[in-house]
Amino acid sequence: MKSRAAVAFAPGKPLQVVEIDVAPPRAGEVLVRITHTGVCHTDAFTLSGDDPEGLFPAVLGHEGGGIVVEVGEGVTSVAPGDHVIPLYTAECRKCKFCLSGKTNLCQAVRATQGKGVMPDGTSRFSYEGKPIHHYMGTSTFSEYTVVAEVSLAKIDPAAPLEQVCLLGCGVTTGLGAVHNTAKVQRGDNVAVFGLGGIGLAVIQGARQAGAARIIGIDTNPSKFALAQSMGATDCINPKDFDRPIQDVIVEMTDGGVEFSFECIGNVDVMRSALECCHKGWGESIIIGVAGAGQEIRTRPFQLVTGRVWRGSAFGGVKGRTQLPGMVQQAMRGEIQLDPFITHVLPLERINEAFDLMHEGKSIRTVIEF
Ligand code: NAD
Ligand code: DAO
Ligand code: ZN
Repeated sequence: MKSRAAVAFAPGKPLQVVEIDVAPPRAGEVLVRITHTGVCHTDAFTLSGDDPEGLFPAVLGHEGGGIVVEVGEGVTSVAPGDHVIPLYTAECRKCKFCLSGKTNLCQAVRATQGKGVMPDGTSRFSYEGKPIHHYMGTSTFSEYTVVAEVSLAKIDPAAPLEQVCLLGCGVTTGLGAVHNTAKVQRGDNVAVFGLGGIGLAVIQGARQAGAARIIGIDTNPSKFALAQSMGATDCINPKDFDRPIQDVIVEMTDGGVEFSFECIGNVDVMRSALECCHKGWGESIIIGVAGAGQEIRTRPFQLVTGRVWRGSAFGGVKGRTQLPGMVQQAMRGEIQLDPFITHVLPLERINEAFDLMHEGKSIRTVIEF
């Protein structure tokens, strides 16, 4: 079938909206009509060419929502008409990782997903007869996409897809990092580095958890008002200080925060985030994705004296099991999605969403098909 799609033909070049061919779903696969997709910093990272796993040409996009159109042989957990959120972190419930009870990093489709193909090693997308890569197992920048059954969370059809698509990445990542990875408790002090979509979701999670001080840090002060409206008690700009920002935070919090979150992907900021943690027990969660080949540094004594470095992918959330409940929470108003949506654009204007992000003017642009 034909599908309108925004294709990344080459790194560093704008996406091109063209009509691609989408082949029917094979065994264990599902054809989904994407109605809405967010645009995340990670899409921009891959498009820039800095992503070591980035492949071209590709249909990017990983923060979408849509409706099942057709299922391949053997698919039992979804049917045509079901509303779904594609998952870049699958959940097969059978692999060693899924069965461990210790991680959400299902490996069922990991190898082929990283190669930009479906689990059988081939692509369902083509343009002018040449194959186009899939991306993160989701490729939500196409009106029709093919996704593995294990990479789909079935959700309440009453949920507004134009909002809950954000649970496909950014909001879930931030909330999950707070509740699943860090396990923030009432009264804890928290520092959040980077006040984009991920950082704001961390702030929302920290407020849900009853954190005491929630300190937002960003070099763009235009991000502060929204961060404060979502629960930040203090917002600071590292450029306003002539000493390391970690020293400022340690002083503000009588020795450091219980938890810090790096939501940028900057290895120097990752160091500050670790070193603003309280001696003896403070934990820093790395969420941001750094450029290829970059490394983190600190004095080992920082760890010897009780600070902990952790990472979090998709907020530690098992998508098929937990996302339906998070959608219900959003429908009850317990998770707020509306404040994240600063812009809504048609697919034809998707490159403006990247411009707005690079200019620091948007949190999330939702693309309507
Ligand atoms: P974003 O670009 O919207 O937000 C980043 C924010 O950081 C911006 O407000 C920017 O002004 C601020 N910033 C930049 N440099 C800074 C510095 N030196 N000091 C302080 N603030 C600075 O990005 P986003 O969509 O919120 O994503 C954030 C990061 O999270 C990206 O690296 C993305 O790839 C990553 N991510 C990780 C996961 C995961 O599962 N681990 C999921 C989604 C996104
Ligand atoms: O190696 O098993 C694995 C999973 C790798 C994917 C982790 C995804 C988190 C970082 C990318 C940000 C996605 C928007
Ligand atoms: Zn698995």
